[in-house]
Amino acid sequence: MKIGITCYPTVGGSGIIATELGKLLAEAGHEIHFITSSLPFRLNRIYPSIYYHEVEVNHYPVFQYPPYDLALASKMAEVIDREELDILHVHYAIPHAICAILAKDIAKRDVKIVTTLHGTDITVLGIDDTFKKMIKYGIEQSDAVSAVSYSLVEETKARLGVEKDLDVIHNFVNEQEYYKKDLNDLKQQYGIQPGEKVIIHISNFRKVKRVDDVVRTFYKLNQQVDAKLLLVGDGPEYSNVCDLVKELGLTDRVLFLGKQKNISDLLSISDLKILMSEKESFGLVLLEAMNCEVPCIGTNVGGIPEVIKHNETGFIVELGDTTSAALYAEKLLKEERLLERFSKNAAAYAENNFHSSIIVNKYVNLYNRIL
Ligand code: GMT
Repeated sequence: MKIGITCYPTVGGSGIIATELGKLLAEAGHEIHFITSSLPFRLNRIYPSIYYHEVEVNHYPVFQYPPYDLALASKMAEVIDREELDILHVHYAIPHAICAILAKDIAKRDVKIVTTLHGTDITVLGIDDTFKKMIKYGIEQSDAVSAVSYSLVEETKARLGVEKDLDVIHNFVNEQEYYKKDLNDLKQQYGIQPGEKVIIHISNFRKVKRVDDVVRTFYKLNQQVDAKLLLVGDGPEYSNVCDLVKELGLTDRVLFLGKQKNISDLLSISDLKILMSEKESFGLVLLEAMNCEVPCIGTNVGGIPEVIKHNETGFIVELGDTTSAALYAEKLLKEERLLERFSKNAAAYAENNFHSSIIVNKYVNLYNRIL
């Protein structure tokens, strides 16, 4: 098949999924055309059957705002016809599905549009009346729509009154990159003492990630277990989190690592991952952790309970319940055999339910169904 892919190419779970999917589809013999505003950051080497078409937005003085959406639609239409695309797979309804529908109208070729919902357009924009109708239109006019969790399907239907069948296709990771490595040296370089446990949190530090709850959980845990907390990522809440760490007297226990590329190395030196989000349609970072044999504690929110199997691969707590999170963490980190069992369970659960071969196959089946 000839497949066009549009996503936000910069850092973020949806961009990662779109790019890794493109890479695996290319390996399976399909021809892939990325139509994006910059080179997707995970496209880090040459792939002979992957092409990149840059969306250029010209800054004409007559326009008060540069028309990115129109430039994207026009580039999509050009690529659909010239490259004879069979499928145009867009990630996010706003604006990408809308641009794809416009492009299909402009193009001569009857391309099929697949839209994947990742959450933010539904959980944030879906409550804004200005966008609601447009998101619904984007979903209804797509030939097929997938969402990254059952929870997101329910939320989409409830918020927008969508009646169309939506496929659930969970996220996956690149197993070549996410596996447990033996990196004791790295632990030493970070000053982590033998016997000290390592807790990790990775996010873009948006308010919805509730990083302060992660710090409060760690504060309670730290009174019972000798541990360090690695905070990976950057974003709007970063300085508030720094202040909280100081206020709680945790400065020598918490390592702020900022944005990092080799996440699987950091996961490989971690014993437990904590995600206390108030909105999370899937939580790709959890799956990355599980592939590196790291059990997770997460909130009973969105798609998180579809990823963490409570009491087997980790624990689920109610939103804001830092006391239960700390108690579960203590139980896991104090019992070596339990920790070992949960670590193995996490990796096995990821492999059996979210392996890239299973997930990519689901996308291929969906493409075949509409063609
Ligand atoms: O979580 C974010 O802030 C980034 C956002 C994105 O666009 O990448 O993540 C969303 O898509 C990911 C990939 O499907 C999911 O794993 C995340 O759970 C989802 N984020 C939210 O729902 C808040």
